[in-house]
Amino acid sequence: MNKVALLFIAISIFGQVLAQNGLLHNAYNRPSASLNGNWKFVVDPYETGYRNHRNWAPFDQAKSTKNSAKPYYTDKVIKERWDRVEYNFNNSDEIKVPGDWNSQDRMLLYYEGSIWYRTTFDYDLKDKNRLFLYFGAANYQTDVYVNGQKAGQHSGGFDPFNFDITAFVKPKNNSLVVRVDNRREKDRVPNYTTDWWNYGGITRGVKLMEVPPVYIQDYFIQLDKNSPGQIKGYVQLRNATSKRKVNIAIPEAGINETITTDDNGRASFIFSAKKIKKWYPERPKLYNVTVSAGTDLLHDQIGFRTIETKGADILLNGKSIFLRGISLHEENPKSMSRAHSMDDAQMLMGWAKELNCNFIRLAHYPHNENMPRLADEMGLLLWEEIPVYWGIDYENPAAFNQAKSQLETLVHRDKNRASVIVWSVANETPDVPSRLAFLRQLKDIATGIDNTRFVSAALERDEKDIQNVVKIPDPFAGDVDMLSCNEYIGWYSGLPDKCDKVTWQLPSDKPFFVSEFGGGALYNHHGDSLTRWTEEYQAYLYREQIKMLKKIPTLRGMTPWILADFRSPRRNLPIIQDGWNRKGLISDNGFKKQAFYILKAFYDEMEKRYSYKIND
Ligand code: GCB
Repeated sequence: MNKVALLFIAISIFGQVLAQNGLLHNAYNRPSASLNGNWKFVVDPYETGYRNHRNWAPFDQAKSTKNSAKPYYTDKVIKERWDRVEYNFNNSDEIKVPGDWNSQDRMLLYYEGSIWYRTTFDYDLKDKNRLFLYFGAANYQTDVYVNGQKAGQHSGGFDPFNFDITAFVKPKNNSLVVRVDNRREKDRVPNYTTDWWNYGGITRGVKLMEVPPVYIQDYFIQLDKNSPGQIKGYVQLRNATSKRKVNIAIPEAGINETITTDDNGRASFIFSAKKIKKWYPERPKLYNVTVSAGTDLLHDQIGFRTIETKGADILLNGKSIFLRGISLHEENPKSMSRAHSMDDAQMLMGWAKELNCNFIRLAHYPHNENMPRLADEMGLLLWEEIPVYWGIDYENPAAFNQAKSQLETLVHRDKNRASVIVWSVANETPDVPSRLAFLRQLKDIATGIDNTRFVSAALERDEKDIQNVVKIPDPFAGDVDMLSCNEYIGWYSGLPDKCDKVTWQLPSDKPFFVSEFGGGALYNHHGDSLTRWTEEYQAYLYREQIKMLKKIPTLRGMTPWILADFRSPRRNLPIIQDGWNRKGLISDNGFKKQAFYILKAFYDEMEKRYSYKIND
């Protein structure tokens, strides 16, 4: 075994330990106290927060990771009027949490660096209970201090995390100071280049969650993949040192089971699911589920369905489906900001429904939890992804660890959502030697937590198209359950008429899925169909793409790029782009371009062709 492989294994084992310490499952429904609102902030491009001005030593990132590192910016109390303290949260400006900083202050539009946040709170914690501080996400590295003491650090821009702050909290006037740093770094995931805005800050909600001394850490409640007449899963308690009783109830399905954990707080179960109505996009049936152990009680809404492939077919509850999809970014184009609220989710998913979609690709990173929750309710299937995007430092264990922890957290968070059917481990990652081991490890991590869904990745096609034959030469194609690729024929590769000239050579035993195609158009910009950036060009491209893709016998779905125009610092063509990627079917103001209706007509046709009766 080579050194890189050994290193990955060592990191994997370490990661398991971290995962066990980790996230409270179903934080979405846990009773909580919100800390959202206006927080004070200090912009800190020179990292003054980590060294007062007498210390001229260069900022040492590694030091800040140590719990003992005492930052300068931690709510110093000024005792005497001659005390010199060169910051003051009380007199600083305010910023909204949740919210990216870029859209809240024009000066911060392109800012990449650190910002220090401060809020205060009171909390009356019941004796022996524990208090967790939960962040839906903050981009990218977050250092958290409660009453001047380090509560923890998290890396990863789109995944939730929580810290146990029981030891630091007091009944009144707690100071919570949070540093967020959104620099692009080589060992981060993603690293230097992305085609989206690097929104910084505490982008999702923050809350406090009180739990009893022994509490429900995690559970998995899904149909048994091999025997769908049964529900199979586990409940994991934390701090249980002896056997405990756990109850799982799904009253509407007549399920009320009490099971006993082992000495490590784990209880596995299988029980009959005969009375369960399956979850379908057309009938997104969700059940109220309760999980309780001692005084800890959690409510959830869970749908039950199976998903599998058979040859080239994708079977949902045994029925062949076509994924009428669209890609989208976690961005509200109208407010030019990261999307985070349920209103944002409703707007984006409402547009997808108007397009007659039954599937959404949440590109290119884990989106906020409102998305899978709403998809469960609205009947939209989902592809979820981690930002292993373009260039990643594959040989660097720190980068692997980042990808791994983001994937683990995503799979843990959403493993009970009926809507989610694909874990995507990468997007357009050029085939360099160290990458294959990296991606295979990620696949194993996803299936190790949840083996009921597909693993895929948006691969690249062969750019050369020798004699107009298109192939997907990527060796990772052999590892994925659904063969997915991005292709820009008619935009980056030839003109739309090229679609008619190429032949696809694909394996016959896997569903084929086009994870991206598209082209840019400025809304209301008109011309003939060969004038780039017009709605007519984009519409022509969609017509030709659809004609080409329809001829591929194994095609089972697509998520064209992209639902709405989105912000990107790489898109600088004046008048047309001005900082926007214009491949949206909907403009930044919410207006539909011509291509929207072309895709919708195709989806209407596919809906009819793949219709089925629901009788289970
Ligand atoms: C891609 C990327 C996507 C870009 C898109 C484009 O292949 O996956 O993130 O935004 O192309 O517009 O070029």
